[in-house]
Amino acid sequence: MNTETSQKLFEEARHLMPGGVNSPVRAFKSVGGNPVFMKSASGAWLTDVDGNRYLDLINSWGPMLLGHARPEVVQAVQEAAIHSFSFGTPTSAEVEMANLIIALVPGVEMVRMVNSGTEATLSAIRVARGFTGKEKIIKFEGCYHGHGDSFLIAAGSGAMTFGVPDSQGVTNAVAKDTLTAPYNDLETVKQLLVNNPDQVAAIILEPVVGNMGLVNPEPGFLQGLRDLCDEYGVVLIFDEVMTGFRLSAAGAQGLFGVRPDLSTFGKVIGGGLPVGAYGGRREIMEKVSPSGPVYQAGTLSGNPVAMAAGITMLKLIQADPELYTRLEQKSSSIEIGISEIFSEKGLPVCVNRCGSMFTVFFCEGPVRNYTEAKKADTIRFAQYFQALLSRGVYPAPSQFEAMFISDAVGEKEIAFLLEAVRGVVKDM
Ligand code: KE4
Repeated sequence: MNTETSQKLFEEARHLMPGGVNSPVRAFKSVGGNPVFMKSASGAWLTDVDGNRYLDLINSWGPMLLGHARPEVVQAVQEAAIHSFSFGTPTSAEVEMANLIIALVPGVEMVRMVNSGTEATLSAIRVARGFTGKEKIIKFEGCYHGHGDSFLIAAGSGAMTFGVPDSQGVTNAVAKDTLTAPYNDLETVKQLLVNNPDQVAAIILEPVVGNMGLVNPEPGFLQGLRDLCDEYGVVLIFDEVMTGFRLSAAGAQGLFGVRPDLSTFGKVIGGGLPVGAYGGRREIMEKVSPSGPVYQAGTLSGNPVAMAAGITMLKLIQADPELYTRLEQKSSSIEIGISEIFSEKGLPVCVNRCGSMFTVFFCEGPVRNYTEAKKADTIRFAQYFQALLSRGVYPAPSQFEAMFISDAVGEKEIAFLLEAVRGVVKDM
């Protein structure tokens, strides 16, 4: 595959931006080689600057649920853009967006738009601290909630990929207020609550984890956290930046029937434009400025062009009750196909999936938490990644990330993917 132009661009980029990228996981650090630069995408297919085409399995890390350049979304953005991109004033689009989120996610009674998942999560813990008057938070090893200081403790995603779960620059003063527990371990959470009486403001988690690779909640785990939060007066925050509107129209909370006090959103909610949101119980959200004493603000929050993309995405979701059934069927075919290929070869892998999110861990299963995920053979994963890339499939460039299937994937794409995996595994 000729990737000459990408190489030249990366050579230049490396002197201009840290690692040549604007987000670490794009740099291929854990899989070797240099990143390819994309020029365009349509439906399920990416085209790089050298004209190579790839079946897209990251979909911008989740946003492109309906495939790239979905005509209705493109048109909505074009129509909004001609009226200027941002006013810094209230607009009707923000009212429409808030109504859509509240209609789709029963646990959300009031919502605030921001510009990224990171802004959503750091705002959510601030309002949880303001609402409870308590300072500590509990997060789970391997969960990633964006790059806010409080979360870069035993974080997942890029932090886990580089084996530096604790980031430099995070002060001890901040770190001491973040307690961590293994995912799926209710007993440790209870111990933390008992050992820190009246000090824990919030428990925040990915209700289905994408950022240590895909890890599902064990039966009873989410409800167990709900019960502990009720018992100890702790705000339960579901970080649905990745799972929101992807696992169901009401995210993971809709799928598992457990209602958090606050939810955070991103990715799908902007359809690829910079949008985040946080929301939940009215009595908590009314603490947020200017109605309450918890300050949070943003110049471009709720800007009309991003809202046009997000509103169109959510309306397309709302109007298509079969969407998640189709995604489940396509993703299940892919999971079964990939598992069969590895099993025929006798290669030990653990394929974890929830809806249209999945990960192939290069280790024996089960993978239920950070410790078990870390057993995965990242060298073998890197070989698998590079071999797939050379066959025109673009998976996440890290063992500790999820793959995402878009609704633009059809029989042809599934056949192409399984053929590529078969070819790769044959040579392993
Ligand atoms: P952003 O600030 O990147 O919009 O969202 C942060 C975030 C928060 N919560 C969850 C559950 C997330 O998955 C994310 C971001 N996810 C990563 C993918 N692992 C984004 C990719 C990247 O960092 O470039």
